[in-house]
Amino acid sequence: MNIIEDLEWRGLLADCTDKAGLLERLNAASTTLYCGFDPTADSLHVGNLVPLLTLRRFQLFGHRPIALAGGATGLIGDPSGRSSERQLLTREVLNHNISKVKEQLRLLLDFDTPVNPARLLDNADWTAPVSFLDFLRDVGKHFSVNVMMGKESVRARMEDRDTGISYTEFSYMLLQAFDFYHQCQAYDCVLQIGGSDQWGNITAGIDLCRKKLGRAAFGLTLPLITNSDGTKFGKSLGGAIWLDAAKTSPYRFYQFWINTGDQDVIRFLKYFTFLSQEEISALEQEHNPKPEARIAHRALARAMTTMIHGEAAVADVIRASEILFGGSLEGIPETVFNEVVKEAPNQSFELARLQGGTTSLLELLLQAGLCPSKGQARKDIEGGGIYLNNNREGNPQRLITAQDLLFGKYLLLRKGRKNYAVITGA
Ligand code: 485
Repeated sequence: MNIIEDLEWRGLLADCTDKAGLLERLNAASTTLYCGFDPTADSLHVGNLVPLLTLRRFQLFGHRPIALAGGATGLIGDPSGRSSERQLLTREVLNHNISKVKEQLRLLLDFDTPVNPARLLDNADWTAPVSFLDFLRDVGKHFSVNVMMGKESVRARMEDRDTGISYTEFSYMLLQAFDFYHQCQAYDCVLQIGGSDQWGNITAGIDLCRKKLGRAAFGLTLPLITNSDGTKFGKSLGGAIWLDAAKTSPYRFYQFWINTGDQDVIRFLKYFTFLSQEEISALEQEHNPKPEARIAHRALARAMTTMIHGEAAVADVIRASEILFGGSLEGIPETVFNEVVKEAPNQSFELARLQGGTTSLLELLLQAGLCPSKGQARKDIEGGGIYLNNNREGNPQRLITAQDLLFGKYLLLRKGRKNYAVITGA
């Protein structure tokens, strides 16, 4: 199987400017390709993963990927797929974002393999030195405004006369085209990949390579990832799912993948993981008759969390989710318990009163909001529905002592199967 067949099998090939020509080129020689990422936030999110992983797939087939960070284009803002003008980011914010994004781009590609190492470039390096006059003369002259107005990103905004498009965003495609031209010349890069919204920008670059260098370059787009229930992919209630552990905890990250729709999980295994056709087919055989066993979901969540946060984080996350499903707290490391703390409603309580053996469980159940009144709390305890640190507690007179405190300060309270609360001594 070649890379194009692999992408097709995974459902990752939306469009290609010249599939036969590209295939011929890929078969003939190790080919340099690139994908650009604008640092609009201080982290990539799961939506950016498909193109980044596709670069890696090309690398695994012997080609040479370039991950391009948009230090220049990020200052402008791509109008593609957007119905309104972007707010310009300050240079300060951008500098911060770009250093974070570069770290993440380094994570998934192999920069050390001797044969076809990946490269990380920043388009500010070749764009910033060019003067406005030179750019208009050397690049602008090759573009027809008439053609530019026909591109989807511009057309959509021209039709909406109220919003319109600024000259700045209108010019964006020239910058991206200039990148392709520059990399074609400097690195023999002849293929650009991106999401389907990038088609207009990619083809603008192909035209520029032909006009200025007389070279045939290629474009390949990846599909927009959708959830089959019509909701937007990559979002959860708390917003976007980021790759940065400080923005989306590994626990949340794992939960995001575990909660993939039954209809989507096999498709996502193909899009996002490096599992082979055989492995995915085997998972599909198990999944189809019994989706509720969540075998494919677990394989997806495990593969993705390992890929982004590493093996150790996965073990912690699985342990933390077991705790939130009633599992034992025995011997858990504090790092794991911290994940639990983040997921449950949290109340602080005077530490000395928790240590002193005078505070009752009843009072804390009220304080934590798990029970509406002491009377109800007493009934709940007597009925066997209350757990202290995941151990059932049947005594309504139960007092809290220092021995109950986890890591010297926490109590995990639970009512019924799923209602958790953490009390933190402070
Ligand atoms: O030379 C280039 C300079 C910048 C870019 C590409 C080539 C970035 C591109 N214009 C863009 O805006 N990409 C989006 C981004 O950075 O968030 C998304 C695309 C998506 C996919 C992803 O980047 O919307 O389809 O290509 C990698």
